[in-house]
Amino acid sequence: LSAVFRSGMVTIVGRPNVGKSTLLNRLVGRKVAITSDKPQTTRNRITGVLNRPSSQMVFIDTPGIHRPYDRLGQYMVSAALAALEEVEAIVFVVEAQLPPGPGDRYVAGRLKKSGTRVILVANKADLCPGETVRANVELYRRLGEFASVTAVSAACDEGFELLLRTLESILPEGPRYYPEGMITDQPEAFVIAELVREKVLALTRDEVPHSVAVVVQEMRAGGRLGHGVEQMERTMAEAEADAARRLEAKSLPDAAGSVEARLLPDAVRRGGRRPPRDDAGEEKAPLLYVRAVVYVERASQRGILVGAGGAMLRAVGEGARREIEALLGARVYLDLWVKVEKDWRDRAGLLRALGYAGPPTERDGG
Ligand SMILES: Nc1nc2c(ncn2[C@@H]2O[C@H](COP(=O)(O)OP(=O)(O)OP(=O)(O)O)[C@@H](O)[C@H]2O)c(=O)[nH]1
Ligand SMILES: [Mg+2]
Repeated sequence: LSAVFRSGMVTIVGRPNVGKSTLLNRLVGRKVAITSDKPQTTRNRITGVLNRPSSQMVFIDTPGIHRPYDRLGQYMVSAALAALEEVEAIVFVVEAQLPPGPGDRYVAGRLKKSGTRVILVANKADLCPGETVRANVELYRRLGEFASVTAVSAACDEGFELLLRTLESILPEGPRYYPEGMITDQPEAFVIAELVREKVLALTRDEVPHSVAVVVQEMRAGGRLGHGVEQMERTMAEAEADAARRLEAKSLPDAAGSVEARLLPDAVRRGGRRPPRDDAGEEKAPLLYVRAVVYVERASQRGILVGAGGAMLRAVGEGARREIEALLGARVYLDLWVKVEKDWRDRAGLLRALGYAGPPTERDGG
């Protein structure tokens, strides 16, 4: 028998917080999507590619399907539903420790309409005894016709080889759509913004996580492209002095109402990782200057996000910087700013600017 190479797209759907993104990261074997214990963490479609000797699976993680209460929610749900079209298979994720709820039934109904093969994955099986898992899985089974049904725990590393083999067997014969080294098609700036947002999600609660959007406005290389590291560090010293001046002038009303607060970055001073040495034993790791803006919806949220003496923003920045440095293999100077954009979640122009845009006439057809 000659080996057949299989490939195709597999969409991961479900209601919010069931563990879709955790599952994506587990299936791909790398952190491609951010995760959190807050519902509605994922806001865009996130692609993650898994290359195996006999297949390439292109997973599409989606925002949790929910009843939207603002334009951002509408965008998220329509992005998720659109990802059900023209894919080879769908992974329907539910929570094994709970019986089906209205949200699961709604998603199951949409899946029936899609006409695509669906694999039911009951996640978080670690949270309850096996008999509870089995009883709940029986209830989920009745929600539709499933090509296969599996209980897993995305938080642990179990049961995935079987799931991958099942998926592989469903995919048609086909080419590699993505080059082998590529695990996601998200631009670097998007990944960085998401890592910042993940730290905000982890450290804040109530309405703050939902009111936050992050945009990377500038990425400038030092050392490698154009600027020497020394020049870069000088530029940063100037930026810091500038920031200090702004903070001093903070009591003055900001006429533009835009730049509200800023973290005094310490990335360079403290250094993320020790710079590796090259053959000459001289060269430092490349240095990257990243300016990101954290948008919130009201001044009170800005206060929470900056925190006493800037402590919250510093914690967000340090957590994000560490991951960004590991991801890029560079020293990173993360310059975080916080801006208030009142009710941005319901303002079409701002949604577009923040990367949450779809066709303006798009409606949930349900
Ligand atoms: N105990 C346990 N927790 C899990 C498991 N999988 C995910 N979680 C947790 O569940 C929470 C939600 O995980 P996410 O992967 O962000 O969920 P999601 O479905 O992508 O959520 P949205 O993007 O908001 O739709 C996080 O706190 C995860 O750590 C699991 O197998 N077991
Ligand atoms: Mg998610």
